[in-house]
Amino acid sequence: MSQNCILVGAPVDSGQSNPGCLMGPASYRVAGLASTLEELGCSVSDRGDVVPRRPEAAISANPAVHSLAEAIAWTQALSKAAQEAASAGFPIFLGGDHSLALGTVAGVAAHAKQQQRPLFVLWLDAHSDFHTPMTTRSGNLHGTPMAYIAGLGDFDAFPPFPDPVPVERICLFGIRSVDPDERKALHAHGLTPVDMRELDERGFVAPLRGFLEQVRAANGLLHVSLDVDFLDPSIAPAVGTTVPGGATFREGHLVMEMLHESGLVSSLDLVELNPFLDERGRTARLMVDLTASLMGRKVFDRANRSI
Ligand code: NNH
Ligand code: MN
Ligand code: MN
Ligand code: MN
Repeated sequence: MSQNCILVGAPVDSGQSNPGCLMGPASYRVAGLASTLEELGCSVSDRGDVVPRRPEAAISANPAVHSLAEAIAWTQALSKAAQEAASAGFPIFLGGDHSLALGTVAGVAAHAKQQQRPLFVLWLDAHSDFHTPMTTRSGNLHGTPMAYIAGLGDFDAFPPFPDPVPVERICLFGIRSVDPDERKALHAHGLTPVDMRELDERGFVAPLRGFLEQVRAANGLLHVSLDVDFLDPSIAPAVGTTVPGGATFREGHLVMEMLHESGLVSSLDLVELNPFLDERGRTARLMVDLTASLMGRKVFDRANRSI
């Protein structure tokens, strides 16, 4: 699978409170993302960074929420950029904090609708990101995109999500931090995360394979949203919201290798990298290497592995 990769920079910093994610796209470029993908036989075009329009004033009904106007402006700009990129190739969105997925997934959902293919979402994260702007206590909108994608109401002045993704097509994977209101909402909507406890018991392969089989059976498109904090902080320190007990180096690569072998992934977010918190670029380089595994880098070619 040699792909036509389209890099789209999304230097979004307004969805959380720890400045630095805006340097993410530059950090991936410095870490050699484009040349790494080219070495794998992909063609790469870098569209540069998306520039949102000037935000119009918007105040949330929840006083805790900050940067609502910025988030809406990013959502509109990224949704448009994502839809265009998805119709031209395999988009890789270089974040930026996870609030960028409010826009990128809206764009790929619009693309999937146009293609008349069901969209599936794999959310690789320590967090479930299932708040609405009404339930968040931190006020950080990076904690909300999954609920937006699933079509939950109460999204302030955000444009309605184009074609909400039913919970049966969502897989929250690697989860180990869920706030009380998120837990309630997940229950109410019948969405059970594949949490770290389940991964401890069953390993990474069986639950992921089960989800991929569903995508394949439905001839779906698959969007993968990779939050740096999915990974254990010992290998990926450059994120503002580290949670102990994350995926190891090999577990991270295993997930990416299985995704490659499935041939099902159609778009990717790389989110939450905060280069200001990095140690000599190691987290950026790890994220580039994980992307390389997703795009087909492997130690040894062998037909018919397990997927
Ligand atoms: N649940 C917390 C909140 O909403 C933390 C979310 N932080 C993340 N999400 N990094 O991936 O504030
Ligand atoms: Mn997240
Ligand atoms: Mn997270
Ligand atoms: Mn949250």
